[in-house]
Amino acid sequence: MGVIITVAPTGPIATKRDNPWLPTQPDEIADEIANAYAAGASVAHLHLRDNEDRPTADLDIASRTVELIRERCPILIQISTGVGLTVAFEERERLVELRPEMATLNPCSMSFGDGEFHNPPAGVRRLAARMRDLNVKPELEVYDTGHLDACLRLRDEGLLPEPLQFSIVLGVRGGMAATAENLMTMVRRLPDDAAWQVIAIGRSNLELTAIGLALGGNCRAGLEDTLYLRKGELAQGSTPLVTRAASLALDLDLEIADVGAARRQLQLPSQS
Ligand code: KMH
Ligand code: ZN
Repeated sequence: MGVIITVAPTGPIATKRDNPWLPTQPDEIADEIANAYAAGASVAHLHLRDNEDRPTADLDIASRTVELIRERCPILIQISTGVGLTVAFEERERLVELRPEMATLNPCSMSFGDGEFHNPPAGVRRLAARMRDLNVKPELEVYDTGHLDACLRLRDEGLLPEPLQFSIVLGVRGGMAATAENLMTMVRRLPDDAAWQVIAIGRSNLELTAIGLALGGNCRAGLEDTLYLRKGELAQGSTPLVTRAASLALDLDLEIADVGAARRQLQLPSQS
């Protein structure tokens, strides 16, 4: 089983002022993803921005971006339904109607930095059911221990396809701190057959990505999670971060999953 590398090029928060290599418009995002695919990524995690670079759930922008990516490479598409803190849940959830192979599912509301991330229980249940009906595989974003329990309850209600796929998000202010101990606590509690990756926000991105790989997880790389390649050195886009993640995996004697292997590993349903 190879390591699945997800590229997360944009995210909901950073701006071009934070890092001028941040892609925000459909063609910029598609170009970055094609480069990341060539460097070893098999999944693309997408956030969209409007023409003023604000987070958006606009379906036209999303479908244009997906189209441009599909013209360039066969990478698996995972649309974020997190979108951004300023966008209403009811708008965010409509993105799954585009039927990407995957989409994120954030199971709980929480403080998120200085803002609030709204994921009301009834909405989360409705979105999970819709994803199940459309064969869109959820990637479960867990920022705290109780979020894992919320996901397991959704599974018990028959709303989530197995094997479950988790992102263990560490380092968001409002969620778990980015420590190896917190990562271990979460990994120990996952179902045995779950697929998982660490999303380590900010400064500890490199070390926690490495620990996650050593523990048998997949990994994510990109400017959504860290703007820097190393202290004081901005990453010139997400591809250098994907290249670094791929070489970490190879140094650990792990194989890199291509798109076909990732599809099989995640047991992505076929979409007609
Ligand atoms: N940047 C992540 C920590 C999602 O994509 O669904 C939060 C997020 C969630 O954007
Ligand atoms: Zn995201």
